[in-house]
Amino acid sequence: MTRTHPLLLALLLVVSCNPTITHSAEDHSVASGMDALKERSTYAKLDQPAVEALARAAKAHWPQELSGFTYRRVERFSAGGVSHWMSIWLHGKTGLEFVLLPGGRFQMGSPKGEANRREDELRHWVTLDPFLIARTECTQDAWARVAGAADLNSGSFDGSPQLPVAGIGPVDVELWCREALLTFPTEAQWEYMCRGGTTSAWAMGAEKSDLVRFGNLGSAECSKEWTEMAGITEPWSDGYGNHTAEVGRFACNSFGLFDVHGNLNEWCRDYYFGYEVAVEKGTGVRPGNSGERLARGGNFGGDASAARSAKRLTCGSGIAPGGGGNHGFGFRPSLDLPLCAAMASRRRVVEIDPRIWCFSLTACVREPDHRAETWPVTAVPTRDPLRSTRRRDRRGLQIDSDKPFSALAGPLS
Ligand SMILES: [Ca+2]
Repeated sequence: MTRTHPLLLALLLVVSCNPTITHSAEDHSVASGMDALKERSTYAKLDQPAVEALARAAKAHWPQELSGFTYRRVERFSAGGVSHWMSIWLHGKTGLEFVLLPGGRFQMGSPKGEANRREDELRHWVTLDPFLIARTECTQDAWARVAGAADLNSGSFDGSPQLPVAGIGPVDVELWCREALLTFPTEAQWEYMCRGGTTSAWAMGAEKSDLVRFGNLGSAECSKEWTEMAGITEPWSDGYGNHTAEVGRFACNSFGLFDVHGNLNEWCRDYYFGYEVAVEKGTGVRPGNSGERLARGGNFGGDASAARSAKRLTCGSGIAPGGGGNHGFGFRPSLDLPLCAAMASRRRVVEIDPRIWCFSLTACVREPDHRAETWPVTAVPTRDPLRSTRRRDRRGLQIDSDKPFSALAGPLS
């Protein structure tokens, strides 16, 4: 009788005791749906039923993250020559509508030929996980639902469900988001959601005059002194002077997001760094504290060039709660949905080498800033360990973090 190698016996025992390694047809369809969220260009080819199915798959895979959201509908949006079917979700605590954005790889920064380009807009590739983001800037009503009657250093706050909350600093925003169980976008997430797949100066294209339909910027309704000070030589008429418009008043981008250009500058979660500081995959955060906060998108009194998709606005340091943001600053709530978190709940057997079986693929660590990108795997050589080209000391095998899914067997590979 042939004796079974002890290590193989151990492996078989683990496999037989692990009920999750057999995938049902339902698992397969859910995983396939999640797969479509990995890359925006792939996602953009989906039709309405596919995006509806994807919304169901997302709810199943992120039950905790999406517990505060109710799925509403799927709607198609087009701008700048790009179109997407987007799933729209109602966030119960704030009453704001969110969209579920696919992740993907995109070019952050502006091309060299773009008018009014600044040196700090150096173009580079960034890869993001999917995330949820509000369709509008945070409204006064949404702010009040979470923060109550807060001293906002703003005389115009009356809890309006139409007007955005302004006059807040990033520390206020952090505190509010913590209470709301939400966050706000990193600079990379902000530019990605603003562009909606475009590479032009603005989300609706490269023609400046088209911007009048898309945002509340410095316009003829502002005073002559103001437009001259802001450097606006040919002010158009957008219907709003030197103050905020109701959110959603202008046309949205290809992700269904309003006011990505103008109305209020929107605070970003991370600090201002030169683009030579690398982003972390997943959230695109540039880690660390440079002492310099930043905001994006331009505001009601600014020039169109200050509202370009790639334009970075630095805002100094020493910003404390209750201060640091003037009336031209607001924010847009969001929620990170790292794909690795969905994977972490599933144990499965993975074959990465003909001579090595791996199991216990469970350690995709989810930290608050999602820095963990390695996938610790216990490797068990089954046959001739000395011939293995992989690690033989059982201290673990680190899969290339650039391709976290390439090593996964089953539906996601
Ligand atoms: Ca804005």
